Amino acid sequence: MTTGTGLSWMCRRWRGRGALVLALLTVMPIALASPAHAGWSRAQFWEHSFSGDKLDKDAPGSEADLSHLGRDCYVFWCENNWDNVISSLSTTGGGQLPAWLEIFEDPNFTGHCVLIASYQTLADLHTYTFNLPAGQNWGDRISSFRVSESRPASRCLVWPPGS
Ligand SMILES: [Ca+2]
Repeated sequence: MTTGTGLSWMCRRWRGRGALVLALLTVMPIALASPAHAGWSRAQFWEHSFSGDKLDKDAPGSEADLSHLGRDCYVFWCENNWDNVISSLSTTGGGQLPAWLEIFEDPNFTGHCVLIASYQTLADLHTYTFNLPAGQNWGDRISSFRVSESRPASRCLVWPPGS
């Protein structure tokens, strides 16, 4: 192979890469301009009243045992988990589509539960006693949940009542 042929081969190689880069530069702004998963229903959860650690879950989705879902995570470990710490939630979608949400006091979708309709914002679950024994509230109680795009078949009573 002569030097000329080698240079020509390299030029062809780089022209090929240039075309690839050009194609990426053309496609990327289109991809970035489309909000990711904009069409997905989303439920949102907070450690405190719309503050502290935040958890988003798109539909269809669920967490069967929040003690296995890490919170305050670093590279190799999580200092905490999401069990019995959720204090506020929203089914408005937070810029995405609204969702329906089932919350359960125990893991694996067991124990007392509530089906929360879409478009709801519950700022402080400590003030919600719905479908719980006297003296109990939903603050720091959720141990599992399911998120749905539309109203699911559910054994749970619905909030707000009559929804
Ligand atoms: Ca619990």
